[in-house]
Amino acid sequence: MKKLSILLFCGLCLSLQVSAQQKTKDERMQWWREARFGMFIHWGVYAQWAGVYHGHEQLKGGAEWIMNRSKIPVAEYQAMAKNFNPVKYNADEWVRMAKQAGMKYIVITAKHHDGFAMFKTKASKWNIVDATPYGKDVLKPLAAACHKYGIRLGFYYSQAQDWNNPGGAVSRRPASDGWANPDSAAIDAYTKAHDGHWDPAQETRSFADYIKEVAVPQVKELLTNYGKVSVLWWDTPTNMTEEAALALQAQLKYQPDIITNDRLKRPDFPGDTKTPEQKIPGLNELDGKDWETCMTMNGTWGYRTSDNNWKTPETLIHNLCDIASKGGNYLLNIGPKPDGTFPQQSVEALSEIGKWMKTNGEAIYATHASPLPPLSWGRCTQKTSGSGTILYLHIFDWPADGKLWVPGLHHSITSAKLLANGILCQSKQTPEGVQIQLPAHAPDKMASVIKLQLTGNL
Ligand code: FHN
Repeated sequence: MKKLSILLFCGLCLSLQVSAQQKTKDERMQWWREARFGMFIHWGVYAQWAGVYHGHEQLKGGAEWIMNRSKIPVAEYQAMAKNFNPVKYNADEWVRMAKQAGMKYIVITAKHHDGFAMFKTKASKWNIVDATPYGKDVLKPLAAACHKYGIRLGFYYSQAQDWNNPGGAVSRRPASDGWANPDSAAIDAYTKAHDGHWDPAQETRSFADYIKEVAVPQVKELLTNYGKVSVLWWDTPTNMTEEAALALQAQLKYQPDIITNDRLKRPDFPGDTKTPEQKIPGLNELDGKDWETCMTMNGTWGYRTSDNNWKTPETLIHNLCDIASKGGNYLLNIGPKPDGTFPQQSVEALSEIGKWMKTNGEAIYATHASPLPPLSWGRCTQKTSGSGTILYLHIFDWPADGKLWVPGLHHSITSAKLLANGILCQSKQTPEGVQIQLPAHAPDKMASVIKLQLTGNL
């Protein structure tokens, strides 16, 4: 009897110890909810094609889809990797630019749908070390730079689609989507009969064996070879099975605090975060959920030479304010060039955003969704501070008469200060809300922030 009670006591201690180690979801999510702003990086051998195949501009989808959209044969696509040599890659510079832009985490494509691993992997020779003249793992220096600059590291992993490692799934697209391919009809007929595959080399293994022999080992490598990993970003659960999802999810044990998204397998593997793509949810659409809008700076995730449809820094800053005012995160994408540098337009946008964040970052970081009704002139974010509330009013449209009308605000204001220059503004309470008297000119033409200190909680 004594031995049994000792065993029971040890079991209890162990379970308490384990539970003490495992954080609650709120504890795991805290840094992410406070971060509000991260960098997405879509980089791979597709950058070498830059959206053009045999002289044809790939007409639809991101440039990272060129192999599927243009139905490039496996041998031809892999031959191109022999030209991939990003000698200008400088992880320290990339992470410094992200940090200076005010970004708190980076999510990089460790392996996109073309199956090309940007890291040394034992699971496949189709990787940057074994298949390119560059011959080096690019995730190692990135992990080191993230650690050096205090930026959280995340990996994007295409867990089902893989157009080069046999057995990988294919989300089928019409052959004519890539370019006016003369063989479109024949190719489409083949892909329809072969679950989206266009090359027999893609079919020499089952999907189940691909998951077991490539995806699961690679996710384990990503979660055990690069130190602390804070985010795993699954993408396109094409043909995903319960068995495959469970096997992949089991690898998360190597990073107990890791945050994952809702794209491993829908709907029964919700992960921690929802992932609206290229759009900002409507007011209250995702209330109470952790969500992150991922968005390109131009029209493509992967690098495309011809895509000059760049969003202005003002648009990007307004997006950030809008997203934060609804309680979400902004994962803003960079598509690096094949030489390892960021497109100049991206560098300039990051610099402009960084200047704004240097002055106004407190109005974004660790804030919560606005408690106010929609504002015609801008957005609002809030923080609770001790016994009071702080409201940050992000003013996009500066009132010509200097009178800023804040509807639905009935709390007494102890101070109203412009973040850009510390100027205090007078305010007047009315039954409908508050009126704030502003200086004649906005300190920041893109967005100027007023910090309102209120008594009590809204
Ligand atoms: O097919 C991918 C696409 O290439 C890109 O990676 C985006 C980023 O969220 N995810 C998929 C499309 O939803």
